[in-house]
Amino acid sequence: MRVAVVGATGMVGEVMLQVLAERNFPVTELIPVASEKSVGKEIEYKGKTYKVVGLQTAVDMKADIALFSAGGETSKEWAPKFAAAGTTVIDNSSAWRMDETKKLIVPEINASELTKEDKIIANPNCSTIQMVMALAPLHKKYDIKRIVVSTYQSITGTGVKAVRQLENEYAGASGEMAYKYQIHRNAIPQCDVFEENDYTKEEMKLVRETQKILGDKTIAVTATAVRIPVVGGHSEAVNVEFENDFEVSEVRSILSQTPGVTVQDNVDTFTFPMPFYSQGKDDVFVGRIRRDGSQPNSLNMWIVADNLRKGAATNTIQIAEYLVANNLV
Ligand code: 11C
Repeated sequence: MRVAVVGATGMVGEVMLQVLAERNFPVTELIPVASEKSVGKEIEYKGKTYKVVGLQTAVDMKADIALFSAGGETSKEWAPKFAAAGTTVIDNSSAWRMDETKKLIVPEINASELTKEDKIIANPNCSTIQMVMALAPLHKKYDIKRIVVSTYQSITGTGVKAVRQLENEYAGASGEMAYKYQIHRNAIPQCDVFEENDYTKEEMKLVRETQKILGDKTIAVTATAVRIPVVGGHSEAVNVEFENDFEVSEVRSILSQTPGVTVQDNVDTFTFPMPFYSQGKDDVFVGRIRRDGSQPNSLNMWIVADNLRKGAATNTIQIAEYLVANNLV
């Protein structure tokens, strides 16, 4: 495959290159792509050096697949140009996720929706991916009625500017701010911009994307998304109400058998997922699985994943792997 990585010099782009190499994705030619200011820069991939090219040059090179992580505006403008040149785009921004003509894919859940005609495929938001990974197998069995989720999100979700802000604050130095407020020793109940309903865009992604991926608009979802000073790994406290009752032991067993999910759940040994230990891993980790005794058929759990891996780069590359394995590209 001739693979373009759009946004190759960004945080997610760098992880994409790592994951492509680790998983031995069949790359016959790598085309690193970035904005004009990075054109000509050199990047390393599997011991070889490649020069970053600009977007129009990359379109003209007609790659088989383009993995996009360059922000919504770039995706809106450039993904259609790549698609028109015959390149299949897998886009990590929010630009196409809720477009009814585009598929929103978590391979373990709904990759079978993909066809050769899908030329722009959307990768969900990181906090949605880790939540639906744990919820999809439970939805199949018990039928989800309502989800209440609170997130504890890593600053790497904002990007390198936020990492610098935390480092500066930690060192007592001043510098450019990614957030309106100090993040060091703080928790900011705002991820992404506010929408008209006073929820943030990140919170509404959890609502809309979950319904789309699980293929059920009747699932009620409400979310509070919070930024915390963790450098890598999003965590979520999730309360789920099902139509049907469950046994907690069966929930654990279903999740233990779900590909891509690792259960870490033993209070006797203080075993539960934590973002620090999720870093660099591709799985979604689930623990603190317990019945919510305050209402029928309800469950609490704690879901953690590396937001740059399964939440972004890994999921994108798994979509590409599915396309290759099924001759869809
Ligand atoms: C965050 N979830 O942690 C965001 C980052 O819609 O792809 C990714 C934003 C997106 O702030």
